Amino acid sequence: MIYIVILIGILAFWQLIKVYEYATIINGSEEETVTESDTRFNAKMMMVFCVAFFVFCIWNFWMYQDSLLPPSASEYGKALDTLFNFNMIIIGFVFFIVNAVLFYFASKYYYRKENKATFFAHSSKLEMIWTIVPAIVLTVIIIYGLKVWNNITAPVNPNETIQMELYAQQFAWTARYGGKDNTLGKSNYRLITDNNPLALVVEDPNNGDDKLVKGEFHIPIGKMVQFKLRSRDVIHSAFMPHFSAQMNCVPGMETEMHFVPIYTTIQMREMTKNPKFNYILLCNKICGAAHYNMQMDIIVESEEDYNKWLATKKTFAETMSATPDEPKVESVKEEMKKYTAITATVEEVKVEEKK
Ligand SMILES: [Cu+2]
Repeated sequence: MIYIVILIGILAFWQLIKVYEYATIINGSEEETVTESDTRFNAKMMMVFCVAFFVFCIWNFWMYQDSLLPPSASEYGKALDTLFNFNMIIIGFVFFIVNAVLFYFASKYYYRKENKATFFAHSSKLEMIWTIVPAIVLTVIIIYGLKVWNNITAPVNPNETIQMELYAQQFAWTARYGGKDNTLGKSNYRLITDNNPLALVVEDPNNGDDKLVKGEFHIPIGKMVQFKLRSRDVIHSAFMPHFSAQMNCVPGMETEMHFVPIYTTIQMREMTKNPKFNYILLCNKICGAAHYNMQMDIIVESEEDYNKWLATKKTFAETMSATPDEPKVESVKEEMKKYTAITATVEEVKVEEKK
């Protein structure tokens, strides 16, 4: 409805301009509709607009700098930030030059009766310049970008990392630690039950000591963490913005990423002057009705504190022996109940919105 009103408004305005044009033609000769003083005024306005536009752009950058992410909290993030700034400096430089020249020429060569345009069909020299210069700049940007990306994605020795898994499902994350042996055991999607939501193979000895956590997970400062990513249902994306890390979680396959956290949560709270600051894991693929709810807090702390925290968590073997699996039919019923509950909430929200 709003779009239709805007469209009709534009049409009406267009017709008014036409009426004005016809009226001036009827009143005098057509040439007099554009006078030199008009175009001189337009020329001045071009420069005024150019300056106002630049001031507005700079003000925007300055005004909203707080909305940007704080300094990246991972080693790779630092390299990515430098890459980003390098690109922004080049883009910014070109942006200001091109716009300044554009408005300056529009202003300088405004319409004058006695002026005649120069006929200028071709200049090989000029074409060489505007082809070769951008080609060199783009090559530098691409090679630099590829180098940084290759460093970030280079394979790591699993023995020198903390082995973790982030398991995505509609609409929650589960974090799994490799446990004492620092090895993630095998899984098979056919084994999913209420007590074994990650479908871990019970017989695999690597699984017994694995630890599953929800709500928040901890990682130690200065240690490489290698994340394996899985999804139960649709494509999700594990996004940890403060570490400049993101990777898709794809059903039926395992993806991977790794980074080294360099500031603890407490250090970051001091740096951002925000006592409530927390690192966060988000889902960055719109995966369904409660997508926004797929979040998990991340606590970065000393290795000592991390070990203490992890020691309080139950192993997979312990949880399995404490609550043996119910028949699969029950869990399917539960899932259906949950699904109906979510759809009902969505319907309620829709009704609320309509009101
Ligand atoms: Cu998701």
